Amino acid sequence: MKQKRLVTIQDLSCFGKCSITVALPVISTLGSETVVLPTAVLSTHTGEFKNYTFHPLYDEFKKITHHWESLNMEFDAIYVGYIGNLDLISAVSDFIDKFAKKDTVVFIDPVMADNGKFYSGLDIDYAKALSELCKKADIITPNMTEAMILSGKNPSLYKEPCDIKELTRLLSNLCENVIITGVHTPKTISTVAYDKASDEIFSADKPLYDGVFYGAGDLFSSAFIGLYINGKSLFEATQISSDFVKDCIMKTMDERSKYWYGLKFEQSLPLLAKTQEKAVIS
Ligand code: PXL
Repeated sequence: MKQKRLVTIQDLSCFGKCSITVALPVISTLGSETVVLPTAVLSTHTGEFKNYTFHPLYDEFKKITHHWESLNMEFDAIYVGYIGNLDLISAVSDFIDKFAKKDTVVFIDPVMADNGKFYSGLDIDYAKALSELCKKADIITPNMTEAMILSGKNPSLYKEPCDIKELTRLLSNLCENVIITGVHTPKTISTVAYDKASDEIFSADKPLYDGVFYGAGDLFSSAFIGLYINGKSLFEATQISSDFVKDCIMKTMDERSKYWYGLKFEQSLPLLAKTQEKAVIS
């Protein structure tokens, strides 16, 4: 199988099982080369941890971009996650302009909020800049809170019943392919994918688990893009990634008090690898 090369642009939260520390193992498991471009270094992620450190890497980001330009580096996909501040959003936007070629898949997870609220340190100005960035993507994957923010709705209503196809259609004004994670019904939680070209919608439904699962969105996105660039369709990759995240959550449950900050995804990687087996043998 021809190997794909992807660059992931997001923070390095040293402890906390999210962003780069999730993207690297998951995408590598799916057989692609994973290049990293960190936006910031944090001691932990920003959810529930107190007194975390945050060091933006704007200057370094620009220097790395220049060096890679001189090397004529090429990527099959650019996967953007948590960025961290407005200057860095503009640096990521420039990066996409320079490195997104005709066949490069630009995949943006507009990480900024969950459970009805912005993450610590982020606000509506950040959301507006991120919304502009999403226009450069081929696929975006907001969670339900982020989908509400991006469509100008009140994010605290993220669990209320809504016309999900209408919401995906609205977001497809930003980007043709939209996947919304964390869509609630009273008993289920779904991941809904929308393909504007066919106006078709697909929903992967799971039982609703109680609680907040940090890093679940990053695990979904990493698995999704790893599968998609290796030939799975939008809807197939959505289904498999959703199954993978469910498996991670189930495996975490027996040690939930220890792993409150992130999922025990490591033990679900063999399951994910199996989904590639056919492709690897052929
Ligand atoms: O998992 C999303 C995420 C990524 N990066 C940082 C975060 C979070 C969520 O809290 O704080 C730094």
